[in-house]
Amino acid sequence: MSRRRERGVQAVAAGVAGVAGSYAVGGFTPGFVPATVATAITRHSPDAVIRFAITVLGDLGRQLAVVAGFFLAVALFAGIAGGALAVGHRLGAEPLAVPLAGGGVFAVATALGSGSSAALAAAVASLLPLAVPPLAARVPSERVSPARRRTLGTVGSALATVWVGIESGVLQGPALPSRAVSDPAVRDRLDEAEAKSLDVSGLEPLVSTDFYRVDASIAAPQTTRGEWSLSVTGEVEEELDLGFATVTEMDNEERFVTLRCVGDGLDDEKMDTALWTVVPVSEILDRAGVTDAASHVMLRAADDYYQEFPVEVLESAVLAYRMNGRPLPRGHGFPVRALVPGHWGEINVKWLEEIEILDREAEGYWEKRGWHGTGPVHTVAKIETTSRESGTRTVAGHAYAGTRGVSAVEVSVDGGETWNEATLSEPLPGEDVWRQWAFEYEPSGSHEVVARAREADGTLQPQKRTEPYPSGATGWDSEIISN
Ligand SMILES: Nc1nc2c(c(=O)[nH]1)N[C@H]1C(S)=C(S)[C@@H](COP(=O)(O)O)O[C@H]1N2
Ligand SMILES: [Mo]
Repeated sequence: MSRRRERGVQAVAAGVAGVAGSYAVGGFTPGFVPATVATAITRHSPDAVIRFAITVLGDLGRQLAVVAGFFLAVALFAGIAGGALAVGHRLGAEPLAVPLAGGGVFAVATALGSGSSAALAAAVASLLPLAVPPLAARVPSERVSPARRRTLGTVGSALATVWVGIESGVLQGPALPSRAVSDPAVRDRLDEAEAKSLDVSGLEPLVSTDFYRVDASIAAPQTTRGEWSLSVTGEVEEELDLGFATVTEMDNEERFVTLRCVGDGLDDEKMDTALWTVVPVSEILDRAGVTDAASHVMLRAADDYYQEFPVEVLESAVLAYRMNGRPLPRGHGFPVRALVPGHWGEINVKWLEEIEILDREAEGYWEKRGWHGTGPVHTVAKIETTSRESGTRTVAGHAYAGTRGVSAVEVSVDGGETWNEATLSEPLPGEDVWRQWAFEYEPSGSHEVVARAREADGTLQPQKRTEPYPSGATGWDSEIISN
């Protein structure tokens, strides 16, 4: 192999090793360089691309962003290492490449926002494929030529870093103490939800088994309960900074709450329900003393996400720190998130760190990107399953109307000519929770099923169809069934 080509291989090996090094420190966290790069891509992409990624690609969009982030990060580090090798070669001082590459990788990883320990691990790992080969060449050996030993040194050090990175990253990964649910109050509530769930094959129960996620960043922030605190700032008599223990020792309550993303289309799955352990925000506001000038609030999070809405709405909000009896999962906002009854998912800020009371209106993260998702949710009845058993067909789904509540779901099996009342699941306690619906009938030939919900006061869900962007999907869900 020519020396020039060898330097190319070393550079790529350094790129791979650097990325693996950043993984070794904490696994899939915001420090992992591909995640940092992917988040940077996400933040700087045109709104239309992000909208497509969220509404059409969903989880796949995040995975693609991470893959893109991986290749970009490897290319970036390889470029730095290649440059360092070329400089060392040009100056006739080859060992100079090692500190140059290490320093360059550290600087770039830090600039991307990786945090010093992940950046340092990336730097140390990336310089190994540069430092090891010359040493390997010096090892006395009769059988293996020095050139071959250099190559082995390059490839071997990269593979070793990847191996250590994966082992250590997985070990330190975002695992949380997942205690069994022992709290009897939680157990009772979960049992109640199970008992009230309709027995329809393929229909998700009242407490979601797979809760959707929508994130502005690619990797969830890593905060410990000890490090975490919630500050209350802005238009208050007294600014506060509350630790985890202070927040969670307030009067808590188990609450069923449904969340729905404003980007959720009628056929998407960005609407789910969990049992949350919550404490009231109003108590914190009382302690801080909101001034007369207060009109809005900005919630800010550890992932630099922020959302704004009227301060009155905050009075009814709660802070959640357990989900279905377990500590809040990382992806859903560990250690504490906000839940705002009846409002679109986006203002239910995860990884909450600051409540800033404002004296004027401002724009939230998604509103800056063209969405209008800070208000109450639209009413929806989704057709989720259409199963057939011998002569009969059962169509079923979930209906949700925020705090307006669902009192009925009506189903048409003739494209909206005639309507029938669906069976509803018994209501769960809580003012902001969905219900299931199911309707069984004997189909004859191809037909169109349509579903629509009625709110607690009898109001019929509007028929007009609109896309999720910008203000949330509306309209009656329908599906053509061929027999
Ligand atoms: N800090 C933070 N909070 C956030 C988000 C986010 O990206 N960062 N996404 C919001 C959006 S758009 C929705 S729909 C809900 C989704 O909550 P989930 O991921 O727990 O389902 O969280 C909201 N809270
Ligand atoms: Mo959302």
